[in-house]
Amino acid sequence: ILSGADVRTGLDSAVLQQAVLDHLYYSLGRLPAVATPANYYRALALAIRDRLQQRWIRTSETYFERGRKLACYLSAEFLLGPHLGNNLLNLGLEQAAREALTALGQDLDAILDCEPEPGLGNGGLGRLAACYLDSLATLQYPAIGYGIRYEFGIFAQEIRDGWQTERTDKWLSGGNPWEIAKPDIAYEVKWGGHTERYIDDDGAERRRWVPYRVVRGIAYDTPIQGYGVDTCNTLRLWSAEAAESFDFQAFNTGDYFQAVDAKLRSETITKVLYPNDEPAIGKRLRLAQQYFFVTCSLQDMLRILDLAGGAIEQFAEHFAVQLNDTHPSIGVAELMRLLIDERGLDWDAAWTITVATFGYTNHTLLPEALETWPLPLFREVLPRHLEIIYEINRRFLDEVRACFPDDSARVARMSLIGEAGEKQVRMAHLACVGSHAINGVAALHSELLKASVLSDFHALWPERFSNKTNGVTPRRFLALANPGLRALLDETLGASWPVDLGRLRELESHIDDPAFRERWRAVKHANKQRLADYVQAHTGIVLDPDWLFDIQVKRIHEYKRQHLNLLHIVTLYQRLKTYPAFSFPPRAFLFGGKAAPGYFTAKRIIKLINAVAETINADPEVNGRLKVAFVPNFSVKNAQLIYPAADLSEQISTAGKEASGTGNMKFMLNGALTIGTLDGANVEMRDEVGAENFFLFGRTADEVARLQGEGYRPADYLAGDDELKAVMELIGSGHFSGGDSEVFRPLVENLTQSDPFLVLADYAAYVACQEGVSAAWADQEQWTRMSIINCARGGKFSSDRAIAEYAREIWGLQSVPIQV
Ligand code: 26R
Repeated sequence: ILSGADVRTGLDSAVLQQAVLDHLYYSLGRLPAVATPANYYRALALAIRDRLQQRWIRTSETYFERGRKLACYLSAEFLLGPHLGNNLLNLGLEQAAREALTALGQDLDAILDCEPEPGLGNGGLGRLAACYLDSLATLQYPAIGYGIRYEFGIFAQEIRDGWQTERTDKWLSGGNPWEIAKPDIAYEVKWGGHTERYIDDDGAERRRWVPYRVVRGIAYDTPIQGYGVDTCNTLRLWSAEAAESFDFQAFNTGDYFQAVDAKLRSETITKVLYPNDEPAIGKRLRLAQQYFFVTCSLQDMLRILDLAGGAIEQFAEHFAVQLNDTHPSIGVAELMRLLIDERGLDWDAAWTITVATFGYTNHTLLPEALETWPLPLFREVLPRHLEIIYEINRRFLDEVRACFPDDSARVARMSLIGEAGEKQVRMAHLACVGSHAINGVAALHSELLKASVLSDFHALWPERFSNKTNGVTPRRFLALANPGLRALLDETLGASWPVDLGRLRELESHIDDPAFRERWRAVKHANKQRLADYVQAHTGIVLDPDWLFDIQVKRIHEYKRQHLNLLHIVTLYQRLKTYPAFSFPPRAFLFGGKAAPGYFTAKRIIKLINAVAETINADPEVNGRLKVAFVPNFSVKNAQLIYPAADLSEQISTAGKEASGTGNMKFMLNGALTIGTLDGANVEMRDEVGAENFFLFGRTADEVARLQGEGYRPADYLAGDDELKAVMELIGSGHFSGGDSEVFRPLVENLTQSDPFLVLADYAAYVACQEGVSAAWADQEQWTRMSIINCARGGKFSSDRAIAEYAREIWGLQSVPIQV
């Protein structure tokens, strides 16, 4: 029955069917008659991993033999999303897998749904890392992702009585068929203790680190298969284990329980992802996580270099290491330590290598998100690194003084050590000093970086700065998420658009074809029905796919202004209640996103969304034209249902606050129109699509800065706008909270008294702009043209374009085709 094809590698549906049965039996110990869909998921995943194996091994082997430069993407987060569907897509095996499962009496979509997603990230930064891995493999770049194998990823969100509650994310509880543990690839990670002077064999004076504790980091590898190529790169995640030698010591003294306790403490390092996108000030465990994965990764590079017989002096010719925000920036001091203390290089040689190796990407301007570590904590945990940082700082500040004589204020501003209040180590400064390239993630963001938080560094080293506008992978977020649109694109453009996204432009020649527009609308309608079914199943709320779907999904944060969206909804509600004849096209408003568990205001915004939803959805006077739904537990998995179903994408952050945004691009590629401010990548999206195809409103970053400089008073806006005043009063009155006038008081007071993100200042412009949206929606033919144009002009926002820029301008990376 196998017609000679190997059950591990054969690609047709008959062999795949046999492979699934084989894994059910031999890997899971199950017979088909008793196997659950989850069993079938696991068996199919193992069968697909087998089909990656040859490419995966061949890829590593080729990189090793060819000795070409390797890009190492260091990130504390990789928000991967489910693997199975993506690997089937990238291997071209969807049809074969569907047939194989059908023959086994199973439905592929139901099987795909069984995969728990690896949610090893918070939001944009982690998802960007995952898109970049996809593009690196697809463009055949030698690359490896390094990160942390968190046992619990981002918490699962549940909504109870309208409030967010958090459940731990036990993504590994059913096993993980994608990873391969490599217990032989393991490194020691030192911790705490002190440093001391000693004289080495050559009589030279040196320093060494005598740690208090040592743990081990074990490699777990996950294949990252490129689309339509044989390149299969590696994501290497580190998991902490107790170092054996230390256990034995305690055993020998007879203290068994102390030994077990030490083991448990070691293994907590990689237990859980910090669910904040704000600084968890002074969290020792977070510093431990960062140092842990960074030292394992750098030691791994040294091992690879040694295996290849490369000279240590050539390190920077072999590895380009990108710091995904400041989280891995301890790497600058760690590479110095490894080169000097462990490899015997002198300071200058080590420093030249270090700066040539690292690049630093900044992902936020919010001052409260710039990482610093209290000096006493840092010294206690990483005493040798503190010495090294002091020496880097001494030399660096000499350079500053040489360039800017008699400017002690500048020296204090730029120092790696902050002296305001308790002394701190400033990780962004360490990243800048130790990197030859520094970039922001959208044109506006990169300009603001140079003008604000990093202006002193820009004045010193302008040549280090550049922009790399973010991108998203069109494989997962278009081809996989939107099969209906994929089929239409394949038919209209041919099959190459997923790797040549500029070809979407050719869609424009079809916008005047009514039959094409009809098909475009039919795809969107089916996607809206699919999402409506999901929303009904998870919330009970029934949505009509003929309505305008107006969607805001992203982390809940004041700067992203979900509450501005709410003020618009309440405005429409109030108009309908006051003038029942008030007419506008019916709209469904959807929200999704997690709030950091300790972020009081964000959690209250979720409660308000749900309270407004409950009131509106239950009121027959308005629910024929307005519906509101909060989709619980926004994740990569449900994102793939959400983006393709949007008519309108809400990108309404206070200008100057959103570094880039990437959800904005996913919506655009799926044919949504954007209502947005001139913030982050919105600016470039609007440039591409044309002002006439983008709903722009609100103050610019300059105007925001000016208004805040002058002393912004939200009360002025309240006093000048009766409708806004009534909206705020309605929320404060308890109307949406069963008469409870306390629950939303903190939100109302925040907005009316301080309003740090200028919600009230942009309210009138936003509501007016939304009236323009409604007017445009009334002309469905014209709306469809705009929808097609948004997709057609989205090609720039492929992560392939972004990665090609990093490869050429920062990493000096050549692609290496793989032949199996
Ligand atoms: C300090 C630490 C606790 C921390 C701060 C901030 C941890 C995580 C963050 C989140 C940040 C850096 C983040 O996710 N930034 C987002 O990066 C995306 C990818 O570049 C951008 O699109 C998005 O605008 C930005 O908010």
